Amino acid sequence: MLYNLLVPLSDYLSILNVFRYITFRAAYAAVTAMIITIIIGPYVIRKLREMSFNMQSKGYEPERHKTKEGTPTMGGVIILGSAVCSCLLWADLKNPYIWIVLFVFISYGLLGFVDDYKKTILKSPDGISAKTKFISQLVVAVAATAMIMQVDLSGNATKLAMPFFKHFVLDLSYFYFAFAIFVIIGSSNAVNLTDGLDGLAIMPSVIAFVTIGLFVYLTGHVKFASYLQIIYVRNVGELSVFCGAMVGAGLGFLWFNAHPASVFMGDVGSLSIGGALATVAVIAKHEIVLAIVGGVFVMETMSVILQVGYFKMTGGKRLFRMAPIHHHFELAGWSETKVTVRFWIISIILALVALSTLKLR
Ligand code: 57M
Repeated sequence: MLYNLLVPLSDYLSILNVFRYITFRAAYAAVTAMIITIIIGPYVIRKLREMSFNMQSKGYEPERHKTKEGTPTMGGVIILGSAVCSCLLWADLKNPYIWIVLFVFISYGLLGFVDDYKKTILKSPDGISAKTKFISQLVVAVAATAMIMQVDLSGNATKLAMPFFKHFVLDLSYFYFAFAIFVIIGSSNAVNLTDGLDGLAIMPSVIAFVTIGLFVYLTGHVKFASYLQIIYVRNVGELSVFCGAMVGAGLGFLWFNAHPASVFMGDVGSLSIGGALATVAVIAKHEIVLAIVGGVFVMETMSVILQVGYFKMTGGKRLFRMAPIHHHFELAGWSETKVTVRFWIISIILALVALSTLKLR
């Protein structure tokens, strides 16, 4: 909004030219979102506690988790509120990509909200049925992918860039539509599965948004894109402002979600963060980079698939002590913070590997 209001005035007051710079606006979007989060955090957490949006133990988690009973959930509303406000303040509101990402972010947030509401207030332990949840996710992902195809008329929209290869780009044609939907829904659910220990989902999300935000900036810059030989996507750079807002909101949330957590993000946070992250990656043509930088989310999801598959194949044997894999390490005796911090370390290493793909071609 500030961009749309102030840049036209820069002819009269040259200092306002600073609002033209995406890097400036992305940095301040992060600062703004973080400040909003820190300010509203204690109030929202108190309200969630009063309204008893509390986590009830399901009774079959690692013993340690019983102590977490009563911790308010749905803290994702803090992330959603602060990131959306900050993005609306700092981004160019005429950029269609900003609206597509906000559409997925808010829609998945609403879906998660209803799920959390059913689990906590209505005391229906399983929340929304898996089928309804999947269909809702599908409808949003289909709409978002259709909008992306409408906006990106460069001829690159159906292409899949291969990191580490200079000239190898796979044109998936019609299959790209299904692929993009798979990435958006998969990422949303993967972040949700990861969100089982204090700080475990939010920090890898922040790391992913920093990395993807940088990729997005380079992708939307004609000269950098051509120098690095990555696909150039016109106007996509603006999404770094959204990524900046997510980084600030995520770090602000971590302030309260750090062990021992005062609040959990709930599905309202996990589904929306995962969906938005993937939508940014799809628009910027960095889907495989997302799989690298979001390797922790991929690993958590794979552990569940393998555990369930192995269980069925062997008629009841388990590959891990418990899936998703963070529970396996907890049951192996690692402390909660040890598991979390080690997963953060893996995320940072994976972000560096993702960044290296810019040069290793
Ligand atoms: C939600 N929810 C957390 C909190 C958070 C198919 C199967 C693998 C599905 C999976 C599942 O239900 N996953 C999705 C996981 C829960 O956290 C809430 O949920 C929100 C995220 N959606 O924001 O509101 C608990 O996690 C802990 N927590 C923290 N700190 C945080 O910052 O400590 C969360 C956030 C919270 C709190 O204790 O109550 C969760 O873990 O339930 N199911 C599972 O993950 C189950 N795994 C399982 O059954 N494995 C089987 C098979 C099916 C693969 C096996 O290994 O044999 C686990 N669920 C629970 N306990 N509750 C098993 C252990």
